[in-house]
Amino acid sequence: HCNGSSQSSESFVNIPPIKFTKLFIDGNFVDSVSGKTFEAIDPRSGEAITRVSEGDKEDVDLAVKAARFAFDNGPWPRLSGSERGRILMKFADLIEQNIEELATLEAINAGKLFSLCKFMEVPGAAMTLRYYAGAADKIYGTVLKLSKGLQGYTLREPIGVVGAILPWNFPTTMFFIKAAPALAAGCTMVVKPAEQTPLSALYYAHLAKLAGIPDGVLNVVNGFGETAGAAISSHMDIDKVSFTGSTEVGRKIMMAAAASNLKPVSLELGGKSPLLIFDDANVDEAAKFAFDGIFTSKGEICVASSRIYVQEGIYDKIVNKLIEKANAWVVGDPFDPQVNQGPQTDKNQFEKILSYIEHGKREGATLLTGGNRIGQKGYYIQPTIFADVKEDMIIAKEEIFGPVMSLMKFKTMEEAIKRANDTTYGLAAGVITKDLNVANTVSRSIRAGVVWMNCYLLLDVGCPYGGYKMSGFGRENGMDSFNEYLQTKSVVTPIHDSPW
Ligand code: TXE
Repeated sequence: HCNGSSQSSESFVNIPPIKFTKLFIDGNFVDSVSGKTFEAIDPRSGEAITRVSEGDKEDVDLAVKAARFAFDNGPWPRLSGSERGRILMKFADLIEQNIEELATLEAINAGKLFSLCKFMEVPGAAMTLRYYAGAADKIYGTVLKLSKGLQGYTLREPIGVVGAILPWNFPTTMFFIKAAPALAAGCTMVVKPAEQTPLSALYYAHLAKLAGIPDGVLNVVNGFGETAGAAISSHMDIDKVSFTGSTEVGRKIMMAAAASNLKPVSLELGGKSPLLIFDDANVDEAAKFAFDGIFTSKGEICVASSRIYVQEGIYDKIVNKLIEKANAWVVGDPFDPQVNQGPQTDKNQFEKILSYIEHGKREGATLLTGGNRIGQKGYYIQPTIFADVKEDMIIAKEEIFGPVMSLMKFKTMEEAIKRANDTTYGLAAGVITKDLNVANTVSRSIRAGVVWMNCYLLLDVGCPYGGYKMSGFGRENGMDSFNEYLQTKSVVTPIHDSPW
């Protein structure tokens, strides 16, 4: 294998039979009301893996009814935090016992590297569950000493029925980044996975039931955005929507929430994140952060380092290193341990990325390497690097969400900060320098939800992240995210004839 070679058709593992393809409502796998199904696609070949039930408004209604009943009458929000925590810990154990199969599902349905799923994404789900399981018995309010003759306290209560609408780029991570804090808080849920990646969520629903999560607490309704997704965002009986996806759909969800029951929403949207490399950086390290920041997981990462700003003194060295890395980067079957990059998840996205690459060529950016699809089958794209990119080019402005890097040269820190901020997005940023003052100044000056200093892409369940500007609002991970699923009730009582 090498960059430019076609993907291997060899099979590296035995693909187990797909066990779960129906909707998961009120603790049971059921057909959709319409009986309709749709294809789950393997992006390695573009061929169908299986068909899954297609939920629509009627199915969302049934799922919400179950979740509503479980919230209003069921045990889940009424359990002690430690009892909920124990069940979530068991859920985490069951995930670990099924890692191979879960990682396989992600590799065949999302084209993700099997090894990354096995050693990072799926274990990360268990870690996320344990983090919030540990928080479930530490929910407390404050005591309020109010005006004379009044006292009060606050209760932290679960927000209610949560609708979660997921993207396809990290089906496992996105499921748990929302489900773990919501369930730990005592909420009940209706989850709609992305239509491109419907399989793993059903497996998680099955494990949730085995772990002892009561029926109706966690429902999974696969289906399309304009039908099942829209039914969630406009539902009168859903108390909160948590969404990750495109800015365009985020806007629609907020409008639907406003037009229905004014449910609060949190939105984690796209990005066009800058990484600033200064002259004093170590070339090998800086090139590695820049390269991995955009090419990890085929560039389908919301916080990807899609704009690389390099100071003029180190520019040529960084460029040479990046080209060297691209030449050694192996694109192919995600089960092959030699492979660095699998196929893009989805045909539409694959075509969108190729059309951005054509835009880049037409707009006059210099194509240093890559620029084409690989092979005739499956959604494989060469790691692509453009140099001499200008801020007004489409490839510098819009989120490509693929293995395409844009390189830009700068002279001064002030200039780099200004250009880095010249975007409607604000999800992430990075700065590579040995100068602490520069690192601190840059990190405070860039308007983004996370700034990596002398590293990139290091996400951790304990570290909240989310958007500034049109990258959305609300935070995921950390205790900030727990608070997204809790609300505060004040309880006030008079103290009669009190001198205090
Ligand atoms: O996203 P959509 P798409 C960005 C990335 C990508 C682009 C488009 O740039 O190229 O978005 O991807 C559901 N009401 N990100 O088209 O459509 C849909 O079914 C309610 C960045 O896949 O936003 C799916 O479950 N829901 C991002 C989810 O929204 C609707 C990750 C996301 O799909 C809906 C993914 C509607 N009207 C894409 N329409 C990130 N932040 O990481 C669609 N959906």
